[in-house]
Amino acid sequence: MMMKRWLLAIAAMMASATLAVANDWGMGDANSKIPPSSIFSPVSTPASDISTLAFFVLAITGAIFLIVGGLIVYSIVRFRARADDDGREPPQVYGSNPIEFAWTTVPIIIVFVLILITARTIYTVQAAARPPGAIAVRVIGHQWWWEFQYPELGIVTANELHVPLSDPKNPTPTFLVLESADVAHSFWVPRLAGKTDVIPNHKNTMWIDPHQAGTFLGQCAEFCGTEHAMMLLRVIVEPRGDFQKWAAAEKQAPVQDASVARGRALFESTACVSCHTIRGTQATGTFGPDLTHLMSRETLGAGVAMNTPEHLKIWVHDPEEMKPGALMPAMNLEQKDLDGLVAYLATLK
Ligand code: HEC
Ligand SMILES: [Cu+2]
Repeated sequence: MMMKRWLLAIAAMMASATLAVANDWGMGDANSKIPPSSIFSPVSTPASDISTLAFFVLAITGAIFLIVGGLIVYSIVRFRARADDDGREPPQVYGSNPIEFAWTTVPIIIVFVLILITARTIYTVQAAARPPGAIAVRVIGHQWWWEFQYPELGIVTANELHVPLSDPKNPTPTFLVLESADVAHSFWVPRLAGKTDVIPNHKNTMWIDPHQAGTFLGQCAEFCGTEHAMMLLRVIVEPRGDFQKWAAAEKQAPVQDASVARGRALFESTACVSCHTIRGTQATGTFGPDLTHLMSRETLGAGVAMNTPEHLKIWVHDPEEMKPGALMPAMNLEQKDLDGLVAYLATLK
């Protein structure tokens, strides 16, 4: 009886978990078209250097494991207690110079090789010079979204980092300076580079030079509060020409569409302006993402939802529905105002 109640409770939990997953606001579909963000398929120098080093260390330590483990198994089997043992201690070997010498020097040599190759990898990853043509990005971690500023290009965006494809013969890497607006975060795009901590009042740096165009998924890798698991990011790697086209479009002031003037007036007279920036309007807040070119982004809320007008409506009405704990309050607008406001947001190409 008791057992049956437990089983029913577990079945109910599983059913509700499936329902929760079923409404992923289109993200499952979209992300399933992107190859998994696996550390085993690096496409950028820092990631492939780290991967090569990791496999080298694994090969050496794996060989040591097999030799030591094999000897232990051999000894256990070969020298096990037998019925016809005479009970005497086997011969003991003390102070054999050749043996002492071997088991001191061999491990020292192995550790020394590991130190050298590790130091070399750390050096090539950290001390890389910035070639002309490199892109500079300032990354700011916020609870729970990413701000990306391109100081040299005059662009500010969020959650989706655009970088040019880097040809190994004529590299155009992207150099990132990482800072935090609040607590510790960690910037991680497994196929492009190792994790880098994002620390308040401290600047860390890293760089990437992706050799393959496409979208690469990443995430915050340091617990940073309620919505840490929903602090996702994507890096969009494009051929140089496409990157420049994107950058030029982001630099433009947003188009002024007269048909949505009411929505715009509403935006400018609501608390939205104290947290969001839309260039060319009253809105200059910096607590939330820059919305100047909101519709140029694929996702909303750091990867919780595909960026569609329907999802925008749900988000602006109450972000809790998509991202419980998000630091944007429910604006509880009337349906008519919400429609007007979202119609305006949808013009921010
Ligand atoms: C108290 C500050 C605050 C106010 C007021 C506010 N927002 Fe936000 N907004 C945020 C924060 C913070 C985020 C990021 C949330 C996250 O992803 O965790 C956000 C995210 C958004 C996003 C998603 C952006 C993206 O690229 O993911 C939209 C759209 C948005 N807000 C629109 C609005 C509108 C419209 C209003 C006014 C009706 C408004 N916000 C009022 C703080 C605010
Ligand atoms: Cu975080």
